[in-house]
Amino acid sequence: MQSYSQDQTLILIKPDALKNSLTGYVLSQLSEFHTGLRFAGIKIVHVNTMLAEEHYAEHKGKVFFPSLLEYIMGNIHYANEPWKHRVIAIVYQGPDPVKKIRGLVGPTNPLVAREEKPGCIRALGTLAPLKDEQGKIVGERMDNLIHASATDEEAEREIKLWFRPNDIPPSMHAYPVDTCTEYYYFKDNTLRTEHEPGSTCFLAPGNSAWKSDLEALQALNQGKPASCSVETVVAKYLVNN
Ligand code: 3AN
Repeated sequence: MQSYSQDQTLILIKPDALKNSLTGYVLSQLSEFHTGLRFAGIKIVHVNTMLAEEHYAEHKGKVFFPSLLEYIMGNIHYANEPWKHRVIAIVYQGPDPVKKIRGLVGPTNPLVAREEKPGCIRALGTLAPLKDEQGKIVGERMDNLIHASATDEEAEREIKLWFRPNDIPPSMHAYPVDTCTEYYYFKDNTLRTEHEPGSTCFLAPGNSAWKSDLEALQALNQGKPASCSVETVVAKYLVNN
């Protein structure tokens, strides 16, 4: 049998790309013909606050953080059309995917992208001023069309944040998967192992889950330090619900 690279990266086609009908353009730029990479997973996600906050956790506290959440949740580009609040999330697989896709995507700031790398995807993005309550400009929002993982570690964290193992064909799994043996519920921002009125069961015995998620849930349940928060695990089970 031929061997192949299981390395992966996460791509998000963001609401400004959808609004400007750039989805086809972006996908053709990223096609197997151009990149040597192939789809391992793809889904339409209605991004909720929990997923948005988890995805952009490293930017919490920065002046542009609230607008970043509004942007990825679709509230800015589809202000009066909540049914259009979506992101296209893609797992791409193949040799050296992070570097290849970041190269096509280009610099974070669309103005810099146009200056330094005309032709890259983000060169088609735009900037919007961010104002405080008095109307004073305090920063800018970067509508840069697409997200792509910046490192292999970020790719693993982000793929596990956005995708369940069952969203990806088993032969294309890049990270260990295990079978859940417990019931796990979520209510009032806390993890529970017993059903209570108003709680949501997000994992049950027999379900496939990322092994690292199951280890984190076990640790959290025992009050021990875990590799991630319950929100990091649960967000992907609550979107589109
Ligand atoms: P990248 O998306 O290129 O990996 P990150 O991870 O540093 O860049 O930032 C995530 C997102 O946060 C960016 N895509 C951009 O929309 C926004 N962002 C980053 N830095 C700034 C900034 N200085 N001002 C406004 N928005 C920013």
